[in-house]
Amino acid sequence: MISACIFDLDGVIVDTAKFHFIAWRELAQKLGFNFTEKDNEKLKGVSRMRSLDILLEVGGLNFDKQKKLELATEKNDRYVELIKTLTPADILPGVLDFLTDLKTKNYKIALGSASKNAMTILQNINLVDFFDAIIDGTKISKAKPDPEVFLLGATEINKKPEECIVFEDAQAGIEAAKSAKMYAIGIGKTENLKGADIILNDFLAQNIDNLTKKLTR
Ligand code: B16
Ligand code: MG
Repeated sequence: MISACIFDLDGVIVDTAKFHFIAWRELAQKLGFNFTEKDNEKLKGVSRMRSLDILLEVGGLNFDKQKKLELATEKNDRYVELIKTLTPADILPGVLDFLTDLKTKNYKIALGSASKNAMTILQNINLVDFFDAIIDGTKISKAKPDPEVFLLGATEINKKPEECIVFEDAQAGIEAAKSAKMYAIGIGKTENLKGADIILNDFLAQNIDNLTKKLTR
């Protein structure tokens, strides 16, 4: 029986991709090349260091490990500045009602995000208290599409994989959920969510009873 939901953060609960984009684009400009919104799509759900590698590939550049760490830190400092502006008004449409519905019905709720800034973001949008477990980039060693982040989430809330639904906006996240043997609901465009059990535009007018019925019929 489905009794838990595990949420990705960026792109599912709040749109921080725009801030990642600003910070990465500024870094690219400093390094002397252009980084477009289309390029930024490739970074969704991907870890910070892998994101830097993809960005450097776009610019045709390569650096040693030390320099890469400096560049990633520089980008992150700028990103941290930008996410200071987040408030509860930035929670994506329908999310708060959906989480409230889950709480009322005693579902367990976990976060499964690649971001090392997840806690700061949840604090700024005032959602920390909704979560029974918070698994983020500081707790995992393997990035999505590895299932580690979601399996750890399920363990912390004492649920089996088949009792969990994962909500994800990135292809790597859908793959991670499926290889964890969980249900996967994609949020966004079909082309970026291959293999999802259901795809939604957003959480508006959604409720857990209808979704579980669709997943288990
Ligand atoms: P940070 P998610 C991911 O979060 C983002 O989608 C991805 O663009 C970012 O590179 C990654 O977190 C790491 O973020 O630099 O803050 O540690 O979608 O898994 O919630
Ligand atoms: Mg995401």
